[in-house]
Amino acid sequence: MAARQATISRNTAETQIEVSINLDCGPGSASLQTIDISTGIGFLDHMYHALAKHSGMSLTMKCKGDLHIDDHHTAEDSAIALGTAFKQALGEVRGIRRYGTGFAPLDEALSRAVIDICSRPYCVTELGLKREKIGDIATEMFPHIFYSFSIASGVTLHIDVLRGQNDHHRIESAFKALALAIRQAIERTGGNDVPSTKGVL
Ligand SMILES: [Mn+2]
Repeated sequence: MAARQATISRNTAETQIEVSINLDCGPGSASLQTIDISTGIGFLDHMYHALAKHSGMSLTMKCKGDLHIDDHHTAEDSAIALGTAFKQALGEVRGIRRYGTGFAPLDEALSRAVIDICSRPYCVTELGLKREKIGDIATEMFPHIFYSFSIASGVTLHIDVLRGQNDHHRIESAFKALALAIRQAIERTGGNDVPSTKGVL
C-alpha cells in the first residue's frame, strides 16, 4: 500500500505555511502518529491537534501569519493549506469508503459531522456559537475554516453542533466529529474501485 502522505508549502504576502500530513497513523498502523502544530493562535492549534489525533493522521503545520492585523488570514489560509495537503495525500478517490459520519460529545456538547469525499466541494455548518471570541480567534472564523477546508480538499461537509452550553466545548466537539467522519471516509476498503456510479470522482 502506497503511503498516503503529502508535504506542501503555501506562501502569500499574508501567510507562510508548511503542512506535512500522513493519513495512515491511527492505532494499529505501522506509522507512529506525530502531531506538531503552530499557527500562532493557541485555540486553533488545539482544534487542529484534536482533528489530527482523532482522524488518525500525523500532522505538522507551521504557519507564520499576519496576526498583527487579525486572526482572519491565518485561520483561513491554514485551513486551505490543510485541505490542499489532505487532497494531495489522498490522491485519486478509489479504494476508500468515500462517505463518513462522526458524532462526538464533549461533556454537555454534541456534534455531528458528515463528509462525502466526492470532488464536489460544499459546506454547510450550524455551529450556534454565542461568544465573540475563544482565546485569540473570533468564533465567526470557524464556519469559514470548515468552508475553506472543504473547498480546498474538494469534499462535501455538513457539520452541526446539536447541543451544548459552552462554546469551547461546542467547537471542539465539532472538530472531533469531523475527525471521526474523515477517519471513516478515508478507510481503505481493500478494493481498488471508484466509489461512484459515475465511475470517476
Ligand atoms: Mn478543549
